[in-house]
Amino acid sequence: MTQRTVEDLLVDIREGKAGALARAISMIEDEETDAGDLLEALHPHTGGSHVVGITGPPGSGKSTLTDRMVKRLRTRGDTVGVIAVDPTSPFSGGALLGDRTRMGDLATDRGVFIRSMGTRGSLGGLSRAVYGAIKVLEASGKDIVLVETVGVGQSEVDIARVADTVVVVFVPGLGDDVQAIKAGITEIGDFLVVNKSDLPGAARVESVLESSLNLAPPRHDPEPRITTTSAERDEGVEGLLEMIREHRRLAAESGLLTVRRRMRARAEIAAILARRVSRSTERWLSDDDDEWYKNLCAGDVTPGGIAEMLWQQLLREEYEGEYTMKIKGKHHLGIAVENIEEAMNIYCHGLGLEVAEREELPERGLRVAMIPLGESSIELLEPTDPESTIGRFIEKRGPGIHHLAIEVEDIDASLERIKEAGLRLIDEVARPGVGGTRVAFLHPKDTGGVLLELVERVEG
Ligand SMILES: Nc1nc2c(ncn2[C@@H]2O[C@H](COP(=O)(O)OP(=O)(O)OP(=O)(O)O)[C@@H](O)[C@H]2O)c(=O)[nH]1
Ligand SMILES: [Mg+2]
Repeated sequence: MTQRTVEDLLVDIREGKAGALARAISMIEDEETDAGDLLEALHPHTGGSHVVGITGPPGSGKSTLTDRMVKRLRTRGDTVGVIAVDPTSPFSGGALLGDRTRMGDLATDRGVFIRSMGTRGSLGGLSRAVYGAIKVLEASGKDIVLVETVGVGQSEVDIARVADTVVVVFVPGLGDDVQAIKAGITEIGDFLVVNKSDLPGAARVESVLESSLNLAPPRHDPEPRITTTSAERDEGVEGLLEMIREHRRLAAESGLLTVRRRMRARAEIAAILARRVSRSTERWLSDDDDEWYKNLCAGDVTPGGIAEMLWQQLLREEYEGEYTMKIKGKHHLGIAVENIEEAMNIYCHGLGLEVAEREELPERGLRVAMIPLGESSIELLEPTDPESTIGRFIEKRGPGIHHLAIEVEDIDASLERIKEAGLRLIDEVARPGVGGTRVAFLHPKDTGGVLLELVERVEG
C-alpha cells in the first residue's frame, strides 16, 4: 500500500466507515508493512474517546453486559466501539452478534463497531494490536470504546493499562472468596460489578468484595465502587453507565485520568520495544547459524556475554537505521598523481572525459583538476610542494586513490553524529575548503583504510 492509500484509509476511518475500521485493524494485527505508517497517522486523532475496560472470569456475563451498555449508549446518541480480546465464547456465536433478534438494530447501525481480536504475538498479555485497535476506534471519533478481556493471566492487569475506567465483573457461585482474594483484582477495578444478581449468592459476593476493599485501602481517587447488575434482565445497567460517565469526570478532576493515560502510553511504548527486541533475538539466535552455540560450548563466552554482544549489535543496528547522513548530489574521488598533465591526457584523450575546472593552490602546494563523471567527479591532485599532504602521500605510498569526498547537507550535524558513533576524526570541526566549501576528514583507520572527506557547499 502506498502512502496515498494510508491517507485514504485515514480519511475513511475519520468518517467512521466500518470497512475502513476493519481493514485498519487487520493491517495492524497482521503487522502489514504500512501498519507503522498508519499508527503514526492515527496518533494525532486519538485521546478523545472514553476507553472503558471490562474484565472478569470467563462466562461472567461481560459480553451480555457490554451488549446492554451499547444499546443504552446508542439510545442516547453516543457512538461506540467494542473490542473483545480473546473471547472464550466468540462474539460471532455469543451474546452480541449471535443473537440477531436482539442485535437486529445494532447490526446495521453505523454508530457501533464491534471487533474480536486475539492475543497472539504477546507474552500472555494484551498484544500490541489492541493498542492499535483502540487508536483506530478513537480516530473514528467513537465517544466510548469498550474493551472486553477475559480475566485470566496477565490480560486483566493489562486492561488497567489501556483503559480510563476499569470494570471488573464478578458472579455468584464461582467460589466467592477466591475471586475477591485474587491478588490485585480489586485494585485494578474502578467498578467491582456483581453481575447475575438474579442468581442466589449475589449479596454474599458483594459483602466479600466490600471487606476486601476495606482491607486494602484504595490507592486512588475516585475510590473503587461496588455495584450489582443483572445483564440478562437488563437491571442495574443504566446505573452502572451513569457511574462510568461520572468516573471519567471525577478522574479528570483528580488527575487519575492523566495517570492512566500516561500508563497507557508507557505500556504501548514498552510493547513496541519488546516486540522489536524479540524479533531481533529470533533473527540473531536463528537455528541456521549456531556459531554462538559453538562458542558457548567451547567455553569462550557465557550466555550473558552473548546477550550483551547482541544488545550492542541491536543498538548499532537501530542507530544506523535511524541515522542516514543527508548526502547531496556531488561526490568525488581524489587521486594523487605525479604529473597532472599526463593524468589529464589519460582521462581526457584515453577515456574521453572532459576537465571542468583547473585550479592552482600554491598555499596548499597543489594543482587540481576536476573531471565530472555524472553526479560525481574525479579530482586529480598533483603536489607542487613535496612537503604538502599529497606530496608526502605520494612519497610514502605512491600515486593512487587518496580520498573519497561526500557532499553532505549539514556538515556540523554529520560530525556530531560521527563523534557520537565513536569514530575518529582528523578534523573535529569543519574547516574552510576550496571553492566556498567547508570540509572535514575522517580518520582512515576507522573507514577501512580510506580517507573520507565530508564537504558542505556554503551558499553564495
Ligand atoms: N442468570 C444470568 N445469566 C447471565 C447474566 N448475564 C449473562 N448471563 C449468561 O451467562 C452466560 C455467559 O455470558 P457472556 O456474556 O457470554 O459472558 P462473558 O463474560 O462475555 O464470557 P466470555 O467472553 O466467554 O468470557 C450466557 O449464557 C449469558 O446469557 C445475568 O445477569 N444473569
Ligand atoms: Mg464475552
